[in-house]
Amino acid sequence: MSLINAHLAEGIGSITFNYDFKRNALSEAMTGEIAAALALFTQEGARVAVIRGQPGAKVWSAGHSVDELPTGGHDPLGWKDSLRMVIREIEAFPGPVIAQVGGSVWGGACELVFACDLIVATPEATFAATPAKLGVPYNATGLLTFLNALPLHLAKELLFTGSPMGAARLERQGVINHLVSAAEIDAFVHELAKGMAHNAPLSISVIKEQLRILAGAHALSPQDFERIQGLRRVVYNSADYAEGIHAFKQKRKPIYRGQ
Ligand code: KGA
Ligand code: KGA
Repeated sequence: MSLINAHLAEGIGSITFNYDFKRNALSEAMTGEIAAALALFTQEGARVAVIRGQPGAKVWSAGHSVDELPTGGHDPLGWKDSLRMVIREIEAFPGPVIAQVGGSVWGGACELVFACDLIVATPEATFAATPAKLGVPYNATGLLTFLNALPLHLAKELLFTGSPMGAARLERQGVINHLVSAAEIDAFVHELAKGMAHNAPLSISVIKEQLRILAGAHALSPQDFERIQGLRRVVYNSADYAEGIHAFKQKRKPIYRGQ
């Protein structure tokens, strides 16, 4: 069974999540299919990609597959982690990627949306960034995605509370490009995509890559990098991290002790 539906027409590639029984969790298999579809779209000369849920789905994506977050001293968000890989594929896609969002978005799926080039959401969509609910030490490039998409205090509110934030508030802050009703969002996104698909693709792809490089141009000394990794290691080696993952699997509330 396919976890996504991929479709390419008029230079617009669309990826529709089809993994509702696991609430479109971004498992290795799921992110692998998204990456393969983006690669196929690139090969076929697609100008724009759209990532979307099924119409009416209550959950857009439940985020990283918690089953695949490693315990036992391994970095949960290392270079080869599936979420990290799919974020890089979205950034590397040579045209605009539009996130078309309805329903709730959780954890790493918030980052996936924020990594897209444009965001169109229904007023009912919500975003909950949940590493602090699970005890996960989010990684530096992942935080940079938040930092480049949201004002600092809004990013902190999302990450520290882990509570759902409504799309209307994020639209007012310029995080979401457009709020469009569920009845009209398909047509709206199609028009938006079509407009960009008719523009010069080389101009767009090089501007996208320049913006990515400029937005990521933060000098980090080797010492600071090692400090960040050391701090994160303490978190993923902690009892709290193991508790967060176990509690999720046992469908209960975690009890955190700060160690
Ligand atoms: N990973 C793995 N399985 C998941 C999952 C996830 N993120 N989210 C849901 N599932 C599974 C769940 O275990 C259940 O499986 C099925 O999907 C339906 O979920 O049928 P099973 O085998 O028991 P559920 O909970 O019954 O559906 P629901 O009542 O409709 O509730 C939907 C939500 C989305 C509210 C609920 O599933 C939920 O809270 N999911 C976790 C959301 C979350 O905290 N995600 C963050 C993951 O971490 C993450 O992205 C990182 C790295 N982070 O935050 O740092
Ligand atoms: N460069 C050179 N000539 C220009 C020009 C431009 N950007 N814009 C207008 N003209 C000339 C036009 O050729 C015409 O000359 C006169 O000004 C009146 O224009 O009379 P001539 O010799 O034929 P026009 O089009 O008749 O006037 P209008 O009907 O009132 O329309 C106005 C606009 C602004 C809508 C129209 O002229 C237009 O679309 N101009 C181009 C706008 C544009 O795309 N600019 C971007 C330029 O590139 C740029 O800034 C960069 C580097 N970039 O985007 O990366």
